[in-house]
Amino acid sequence: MAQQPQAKYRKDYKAPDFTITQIDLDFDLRKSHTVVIAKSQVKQLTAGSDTLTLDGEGLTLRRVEINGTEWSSFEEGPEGLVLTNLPQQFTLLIETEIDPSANTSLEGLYLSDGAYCTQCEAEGFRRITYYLDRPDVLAKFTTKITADKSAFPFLLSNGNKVGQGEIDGGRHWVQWEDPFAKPSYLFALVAGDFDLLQDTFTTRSGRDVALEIFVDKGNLARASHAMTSLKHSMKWDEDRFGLEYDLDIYMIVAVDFFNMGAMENKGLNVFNSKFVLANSDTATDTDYLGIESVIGHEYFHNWTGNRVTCRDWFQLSLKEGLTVFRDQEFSSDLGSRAVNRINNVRIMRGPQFAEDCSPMAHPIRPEKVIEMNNFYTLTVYEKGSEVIRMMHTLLGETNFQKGMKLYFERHDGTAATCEDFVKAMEDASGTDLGQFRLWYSQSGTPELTVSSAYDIEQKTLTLTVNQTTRPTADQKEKAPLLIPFDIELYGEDGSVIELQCNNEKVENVLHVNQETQEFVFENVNEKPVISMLREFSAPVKLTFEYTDEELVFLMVHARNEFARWDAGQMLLAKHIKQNVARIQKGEAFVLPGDVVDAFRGVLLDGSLDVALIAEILTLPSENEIGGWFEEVDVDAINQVRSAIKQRLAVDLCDELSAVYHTLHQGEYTIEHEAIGKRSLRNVCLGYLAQLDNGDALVREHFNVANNMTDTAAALAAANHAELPARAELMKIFSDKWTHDGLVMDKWFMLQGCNPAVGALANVKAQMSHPAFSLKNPNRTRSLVGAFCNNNPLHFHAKDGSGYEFLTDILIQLNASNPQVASRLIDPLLKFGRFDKDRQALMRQSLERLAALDDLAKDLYEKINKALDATS
Ligand code: B3K
Ligand code: ZN
Repeated sequence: MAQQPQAKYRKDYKAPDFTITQIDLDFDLRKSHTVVIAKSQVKQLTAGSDTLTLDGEGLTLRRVEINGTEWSSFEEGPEGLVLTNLPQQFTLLIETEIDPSANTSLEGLYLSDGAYCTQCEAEGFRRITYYLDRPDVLAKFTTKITADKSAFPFLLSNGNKVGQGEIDGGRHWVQWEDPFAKPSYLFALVAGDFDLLQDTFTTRSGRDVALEIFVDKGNLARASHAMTSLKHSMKWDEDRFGLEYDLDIYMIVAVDFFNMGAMENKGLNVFNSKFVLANSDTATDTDYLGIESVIGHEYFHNWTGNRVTCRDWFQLSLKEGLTVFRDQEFSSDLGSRAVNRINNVRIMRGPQFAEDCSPMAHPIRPEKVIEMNNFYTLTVYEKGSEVIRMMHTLLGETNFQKGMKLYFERHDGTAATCEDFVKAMEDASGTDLGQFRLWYSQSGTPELTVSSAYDIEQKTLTLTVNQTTRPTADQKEKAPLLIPFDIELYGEDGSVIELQCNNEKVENVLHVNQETQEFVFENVNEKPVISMLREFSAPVKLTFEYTDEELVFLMVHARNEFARWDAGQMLLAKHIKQNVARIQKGEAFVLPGDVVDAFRGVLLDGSLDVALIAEILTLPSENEIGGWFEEVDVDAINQVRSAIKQRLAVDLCDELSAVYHTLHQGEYTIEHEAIGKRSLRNVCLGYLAQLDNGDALVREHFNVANNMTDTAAALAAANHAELPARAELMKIFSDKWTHDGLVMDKWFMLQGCNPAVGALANVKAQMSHPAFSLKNPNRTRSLVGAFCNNNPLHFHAKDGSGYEFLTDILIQLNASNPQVASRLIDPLLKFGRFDKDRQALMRQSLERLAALDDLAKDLYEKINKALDATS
């Protein structure tokens, strides 16, 4: 390392000394290089300042002019371009040269399968030209693009097309103008040859908006679900939030090489093709729902992110937490609210809680950052959304919407902070959110320990609630938070017991705001069963000593679907924990018949939504289970989880088989009811696959499948149950789909989480599969990511072979694509949670990486935190 990367702190925020109000960009795209001319209108903001540092990385500077005259008062340094002796206001022209074809980091301007595209968030614009690459500098952009016409017939940028023409040598140009001032991270350029799907949307005020989706040639038929999702998003944002689209055109381009899911560039979203392309042969139901949610997410950013943006990157959750909340509500309004909530809660309880106790722990508004790309985390996004959801719970929909309205009135067209958002919510609703603000600055997962006492004489129920947050890697001291704690009481017959205090009815949502608190409820005429943390009303861990009977009761009687699922999860958790302890002591596995019967009841309950039954029958992942223990015992966890699955399969065999056969559907549709039926049927298949005739059943399922959901379910069942059919079916699939990377991702993922002996050797072998490439982030995540994250038994092999494999790959990716490397390293950072031998091996891997000469900032930040945390 020539120079150690430096951290930035939230507390050091300083407004810039100069701003840029207008930028006219001119791109000349040539085979060997690209020339970028940027002409900016610069204005002094701080009287007396005459020095301006522009961010820039990997640029070749050709010329600098100020007010039309060559300027020599500048220096190029590691931080960028330092201009000195500046006037108060001036036109700055900068000409740079870049080489998109050599850009493998997929940040800035790069080539994806021969098409030019950009990714500028967070700090990628500085790889295009020298600029004030920070979100609080808002400028109006015009963009002129010139390129070869036959290779690049489409030349796209933000806003409206205002001119085009042809020039000599078979080249053409197009000029774009974006009427909305924006930060540089929302800039986009695309040049390529695509198939184009067109449609229109008429806004509620009667404006027609042109909708255009650009996909790789030959993929037009796979773009219609994305288009439908876009129109649903536009309508939903009008109906629920009163927000209308503001340009005359909305473009989406799907590319195969993309580091994340998608990017909300103003008027020109760039998407990972995974979140655009779908038809019933190539995409699963989960893919369809993922497309709807990501299309929605990027569209909703137009107001929450673009019209009001972030003042600095520490405020990222201002746009991301809020936009995730909005996309979750969108999916819930369009589909099953309970199933959506369950899936979001699984992410919180699994990987987000794990992040909270990792060396990367941070509050939803981080205090210290070395590489911003490392903070696009589950904490900022998912926990950020939970924090918005808690405000929604505390304020109610009406006041929350008043808060949104006030937020836009105050901050439209500006760069705002999380504090601005909370203040708007507070002012609009008249609610004091003083203590609530702590959710923005305190990291870690709060733990609520509840105990109850019923007084039969007094007819009172007393709940004692204790909250603690353990110290995290980034922050030792913790204070009590305001936790909305939603409860309900049930009588023996399942009737709801009203919550009363001082002879008055009280709300279900209790305000837990001290370390220890007592809540006394009166007129409770019988000992109740208590449903707690309903709807996961706060992102906390709950501990309460439920009996099996109480949990089984809640699985049947709780009024809300989420609570019924959650009771099932708690019942499983209780028996998983007990059995892990038994296995560790060398005792036999035990699962009481009543527990099995509770799941039988669910399977046969005709009043339950089939999609919900599928969720109730889905066991928590090995990773989520790992989070319940101080030290993760991968082998015991795997053993217990498999034993429970086997036991349910054997005992519920007849019921599973009956449901499996009843839910057979003829034609494929993506209606929610049809998705739910497939989902339950495929869950049944997963259980039945483990039984004697499992192999035949799975083969049959695969052979008659008329859609990818069923095909993939058959493969997954064969994979997890290690059936003889596995190899044959996997081969049929790969022979059919080798040409299609997106479809092959499903196959690579199954190779990654193959539980069979020799899984690692097999994963290594698949890296030479013709459809695999480490250059493509989707392929890498599917094979390598699945192995390291979802195959704990093999990744954590005692001989360290899994760690060594990941380390070798990280060394390659550190040089070619640091962002992807930095995502993949996460499982290695959590070494503190494993036994001493594994810890030592994981540590060795981190040390090997730390010693690299060219360690990128991305990995540097994470590795150093991990090594510091335990040294
Ligand atoms: N805002 C982008 C994420 C950018 C990530 C940069 N490393 C996508 C989204 O959250 O909508
Ligand atoms: Zn987002």
